[in-house]
Amino acid sequence: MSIELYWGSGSTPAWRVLLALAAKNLPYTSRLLSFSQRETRTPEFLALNPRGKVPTLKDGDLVLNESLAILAYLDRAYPEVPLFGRTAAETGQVWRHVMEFESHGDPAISTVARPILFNTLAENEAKVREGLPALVAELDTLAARVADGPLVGNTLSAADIVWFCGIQYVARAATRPAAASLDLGLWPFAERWPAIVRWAARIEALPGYDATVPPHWREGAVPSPARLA
Ligand SMILES: N[C@@H](CCC(=O)N[C@@H](CS)C(=O)NCC(=O)O)C(=O)O
Repeated sequence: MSIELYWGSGSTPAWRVLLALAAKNLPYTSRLLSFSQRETRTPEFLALNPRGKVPTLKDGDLVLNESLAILAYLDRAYPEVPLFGRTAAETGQVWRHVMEFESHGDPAISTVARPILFNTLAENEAKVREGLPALVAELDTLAARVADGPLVGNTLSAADIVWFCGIQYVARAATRPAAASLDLGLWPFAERWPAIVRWAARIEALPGYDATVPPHWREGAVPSPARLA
């Protein structure tokens, strides 16, 4: 079968899928859509995904959206380099970490990072400051969990991929001049969360990693925790 991936630059859900394809070394046809050109709203794309969202994956007759569903599909269809564990216990643990990200990590990250990245800091500064302790707690927890390697077992899994994309989002926000002026204490990552930096470097070492980095994030300094240590 031949895989086609519709994705957008800066979409962390799409980045999850790009990383999974890299981890599994699966060839695919890249369909990069421009958000600013509203290419997720064309009749052709809406026919594939009526919600107009990326990532959307085509594999033969199958059309699938929702990043976690796509990761689960890829793991079942292309089981080499398993991303959801090698045992029942590991599968449970991978999903536990993925869902902890969805339930706790993502809200904590979004509260702080979105106003910085979407230039709505002026009206949201109080919320950002209020949300900071929850984000720091999530980062502290992640650092403790990855101190000895990947989140589950000895190899990278969907849990690492999902958390990594969230961390990159925070890292990008933390390097913005607006964030610097708030003095949120998130940077440099390497001083406060060296274990996260070491763990992130392992994902960044994946063959094909560079091609997964959101294109508009590559300009200038890529806000990688590892590289900006
Ligand atoms: N829960 C979805 C989220 C997908 C999503 O919200 N994608 C955004 C980019 S991060 C999108 O395609 N937005 C384009 C639009 O709404 O036009 C997933 O995990 O795939």
